[in-house]
Amino acid sequence: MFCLGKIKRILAREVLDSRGNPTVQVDVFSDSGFGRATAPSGASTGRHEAVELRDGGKRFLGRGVSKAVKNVNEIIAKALIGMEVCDQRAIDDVLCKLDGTPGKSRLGANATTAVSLAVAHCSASEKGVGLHKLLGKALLPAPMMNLLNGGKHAANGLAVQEFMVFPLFFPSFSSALRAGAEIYHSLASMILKKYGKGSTALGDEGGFAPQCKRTEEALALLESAIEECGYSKKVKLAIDAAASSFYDKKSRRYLIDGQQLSAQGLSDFYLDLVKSYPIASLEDPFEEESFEEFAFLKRRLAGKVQLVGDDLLVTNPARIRQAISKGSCSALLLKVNQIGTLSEALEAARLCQGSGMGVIVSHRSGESEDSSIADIAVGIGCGQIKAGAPARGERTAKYNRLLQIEEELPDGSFAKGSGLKF
Ligand code: 2PG
Ligand code: MG
Repeated sequence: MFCLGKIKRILAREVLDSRGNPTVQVDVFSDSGFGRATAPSGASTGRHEAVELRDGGKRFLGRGVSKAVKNVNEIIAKALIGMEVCDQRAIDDVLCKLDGTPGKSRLGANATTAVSLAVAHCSASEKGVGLHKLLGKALLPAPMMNLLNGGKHAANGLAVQEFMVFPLFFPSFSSALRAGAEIYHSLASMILKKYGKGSTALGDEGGFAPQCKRTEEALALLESAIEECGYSKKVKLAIDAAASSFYDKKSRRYLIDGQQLSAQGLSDFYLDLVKSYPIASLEDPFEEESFEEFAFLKRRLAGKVQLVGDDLLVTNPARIRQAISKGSCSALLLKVNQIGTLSEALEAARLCQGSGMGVIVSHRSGESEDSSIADIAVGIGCGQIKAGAPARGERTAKYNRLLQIEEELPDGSFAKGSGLKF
């Protein structure tokens, strides 16, 4: 695909995300293209993630992004105008050099992420195709859909952050999505019946956040909803424990389900869950520095459950290399804003895919109508996406984009379980 279009104009603005917090949106105009992207934002952020630049002070209770916006409009725009919009690598290199810090703390990873993704969309528009077409592969991912929220994403007693249904064994993406939506509604009725009025309030990612107290209670609810819809053989479960959020540094214990567990005790806890429930994927089972504990659990799971690193790996090639050498993870949770540019995120994905690890492209808990992750998941052919519940606009934007892409691809383009790595 030929493209010589040059960047003509870059315009950033402060918009609101799904939690009502400000975030950076960027428009990129080239000779004959246009691209727009909005930076997402995490709540359970890893310590080693690239840094979101926030203003501090009184405006938006300190969460304003006017400095990051100014950095795009004044510093980044000046450096990128005149560059070839399709040369993503060169543009992302300029962003890294202009920033000059390892964590993008000078310009803000929210600024660089939005620019980098808007450039990618602009380049796709120059070529008259969707972003997924620029990335080489064409595989529709199996969706991990977060139906029960806990941890930092909800105001209930659940330590584990995400309880997801994972519709794998369907002929197409749209049939998998339909199953997820049906289960979501069955679950709503069950929660209402069991916990009463007011119990179907939603957490940050559109899943329900009832006052369940124990991990097993949540898993049993999901299992019944799947069963009621008749999908027991086709839909598995996935968990993101986000264990840093229930780790007590002082005692080095994990506070979960009224217990204080050592890493060894928590390993046993997960092994019991895996025996009792159809869990196919487990993310961040230990706090974010636990390379050895991850490796220990991975061996004990003996190739049966995918072990995913999010806060542990933060989409960072150096940390991924460490995990590969220690055998810590079987898959990476890929979030562009954890590293700050699309090229670096793609490099992280290549590194994993080249060493037999899986990749799951992921949303953040703070999102917008931006659906870039749908295109990225299809285009890198990783076969898995995590995008929240099949409800609320900022979550359905991703699923609905995948439905559009499905129309462009031949039958049989759905990954089913092929993306899973153990
Ligand atoms: C996670 C993400 C997305 P956050 O932990 O995987 O679900 O949450 O964006 O809050 O880091
Ligand atoms: Mg996570």
